[in-house]
Amino acid sequence: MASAATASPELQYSELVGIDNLPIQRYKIVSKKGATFTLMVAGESGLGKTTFINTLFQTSLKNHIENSARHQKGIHATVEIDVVRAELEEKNFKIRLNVIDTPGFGDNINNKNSYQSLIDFIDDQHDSYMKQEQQPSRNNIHDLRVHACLYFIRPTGHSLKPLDIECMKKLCTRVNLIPVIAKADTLSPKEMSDFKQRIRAVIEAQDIKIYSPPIDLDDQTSAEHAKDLIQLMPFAIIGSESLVKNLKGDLIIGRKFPWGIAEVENSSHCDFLKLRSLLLRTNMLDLILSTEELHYESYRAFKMEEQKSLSSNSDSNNDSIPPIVPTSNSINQRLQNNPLFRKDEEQLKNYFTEKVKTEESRFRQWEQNIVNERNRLNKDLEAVQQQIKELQDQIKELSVKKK
Ligand SMILES: Nc1nc2c(ncn2[C@@H]2O[C@H](COP(=O)(O)OP(=O)(O)OP(=O)(O)O)[C@@H](O)[C@H]2O)c(=O)[nH]1
Ligand SMILES: [Mg+2]
Repeated sequence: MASAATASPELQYSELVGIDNLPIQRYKIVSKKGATFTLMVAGESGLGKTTFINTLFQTSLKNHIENSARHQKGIHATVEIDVVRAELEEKNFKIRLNVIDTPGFGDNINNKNSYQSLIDFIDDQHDSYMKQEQQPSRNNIHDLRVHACLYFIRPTGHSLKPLDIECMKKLCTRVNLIPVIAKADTLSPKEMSDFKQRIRAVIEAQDIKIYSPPIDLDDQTSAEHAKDLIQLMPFAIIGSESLVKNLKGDLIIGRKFPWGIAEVENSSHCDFLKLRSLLLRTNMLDLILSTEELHYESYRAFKMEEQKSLSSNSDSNNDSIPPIVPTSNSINQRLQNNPLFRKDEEQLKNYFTEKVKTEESRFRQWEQNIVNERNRLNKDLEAVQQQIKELQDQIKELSVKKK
């Protein structure tokens, strides 16, 4: 730099720090460690959650899961929470990917709490991470905190159901919630855009916080991209586990109908490509960081607060004497001048006085009881002695008569 020769030594030094390299340094640190990304699918049964996972795997993780396991899945309803793991590596960047398939709900007459197991699962992962973090060794933390939850909405063309609203409200306080309209091939483009609009209105009216990609004002292209994604929400998706031939004779992922083919990877048919890129490319890091900084932090703060109030309650109920802190003279001095300590000392003295009083009265009562018992026994003894005396007299009388 031309001005560097005339600049002050401090300035020259500061120019060498290389602040502009920080993003690259961060990238290097992250890429060395790799990342763990956990995605959950949730929603009513039969909406294509398992099929979606397999669609995502077909396109992105094809070499990482067994085909047999993949084919079994779509046929059967999911009956329990199931974790599918895979490892992705691209340009030395490793991602450990966990996809959590969940059983659909909404089949029962009373569906209240039917989604509770999902909420518990998310909370349990935060809890488990928090406990592992508090251990002395934190090298092998098993992290299954959910970074994004895709919530599947039935393509009714009307609006959100009360069960969807209830469930989404619970989920959005714990996880990055991304609503998706399932089976987008069953709605016409007009029906789809009206449906999206109605869902967005309900989400806003019900104050459901859905994930919103951050808009980077310094980067025009990424800001435009983020705005596009926000406008597309809720994403319309098509899932398919099979390849079909299109009009050109190419094999593509899609669903074949008498009226034509619904293509999964065609942006004029559905938003699958945009959603996949949000999850696995453009917004993965943001989903991970916002989970850490927002959802995990608020869970942690809530738990800490809960523990604090529990321990302060048990302290106030505790009948045992508070521990006396061993102190050196200087500490003693400091503590004695401390109003807090004086208050504690006062409390301790009162506690002792009360305790001594109670013990004394207990002793007095005990003493009285002993005296009463002694008197009773003495009386009994007197009565027995009297009886003996009378019997001896009778014996004497009888022996005199006998003579
Ligand atoms: N038309 C259409 N059908 C789909 C789509 N995705 C999945 N299906 C079909 O919907 C049915 C249910 O799919 P699943 O993936 O098992 O649904 P699920 O949500 O996992 O169901 P549960 O595990 O019971 O909650 C299957 O017959 C799929 O082939 C889609 O995008 N469009
Ligand atoms: Mg399923």
